[in-house]
Amino acid sequence: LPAAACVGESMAVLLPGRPGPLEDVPSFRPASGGAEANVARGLAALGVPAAWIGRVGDDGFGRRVVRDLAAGGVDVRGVSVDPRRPTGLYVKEAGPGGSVLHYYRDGSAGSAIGPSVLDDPDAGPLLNAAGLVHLSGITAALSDSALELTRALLLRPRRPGRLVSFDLNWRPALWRRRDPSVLRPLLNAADIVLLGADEAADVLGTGDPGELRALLPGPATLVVKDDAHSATALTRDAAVTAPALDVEVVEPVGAGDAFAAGYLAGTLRGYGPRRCLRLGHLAAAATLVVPGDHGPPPPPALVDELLHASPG
Ligand code: KDG
Repeated sequence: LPAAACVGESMAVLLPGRPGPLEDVPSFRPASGGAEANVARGLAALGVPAAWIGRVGDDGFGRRVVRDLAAGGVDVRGVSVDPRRPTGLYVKEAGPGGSVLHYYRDGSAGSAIGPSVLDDPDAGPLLNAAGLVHLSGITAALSDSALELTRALLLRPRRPGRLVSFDLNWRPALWRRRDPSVLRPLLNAADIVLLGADEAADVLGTGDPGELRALLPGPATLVVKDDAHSATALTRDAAVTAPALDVEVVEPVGAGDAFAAGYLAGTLRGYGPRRCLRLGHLAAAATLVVPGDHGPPPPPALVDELLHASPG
């Protein structure tokens, strides 16, 4: 049974063959993505048994997404196939100011997820067994039922020892018709919150770690990633900051998910916050240097060696 269950929408991805406006791009490379599924992949790559819980359409993109996740070692027994709705898709456009994600996911199979998944004969037991459930703010934006599921997983009493982590993953394009003020109580109900200072400033009015801690007293741990590429973990009694690795960035999308996977894998291994941050940064580095959502995971022996070079 999985140690971690990541719940959300996974999508097919089209990566442009070269930078520039989509109308001029001659070819695209297929891949798969979706923030929570990326975290499941990152966890599996670090040796944590992880499931992805979500929905795909009965179509080639859906089969690709599930196949890619399974090939990455993710438990996909809790995936449901929707015969009526298509698998969501996003297309990456690479420009001088960075990448833009174009979503084709309105009415997708994944966005129709809801609280019924808790009683699903396949997904329910996986969710129940997991010591860590990982969610993100993306799911809260997808549909009323997806918001309801996010609320159920965060706000209902949980069994002792169960952790829920929540990555803010602010995607303004998904919130045009929805009110993002629903996010704050969700963040505050999680045990571990991961968020970037810039997105926190957009959603909560501040990116300052101390002010965020005051706004969100609920979570045992708040991890704030800042623009200077370092991350601070604020626990109940301490604040620890660790710098990211200095790498040649090819494309940053997905690096936040890899970072979350590293931080959470460290937590499940019982590491202290400094080592969790280091593992997060190491995992993120592998994704920063590739155009897709996930890079090849660093070899476990190397990860251990690098981690043990740092205290905490
Ligand atoms: O974090 C990477 C994700 O942004 C990407 O995979 C697409 O899940 C996605 C989203 O909703 O933006």
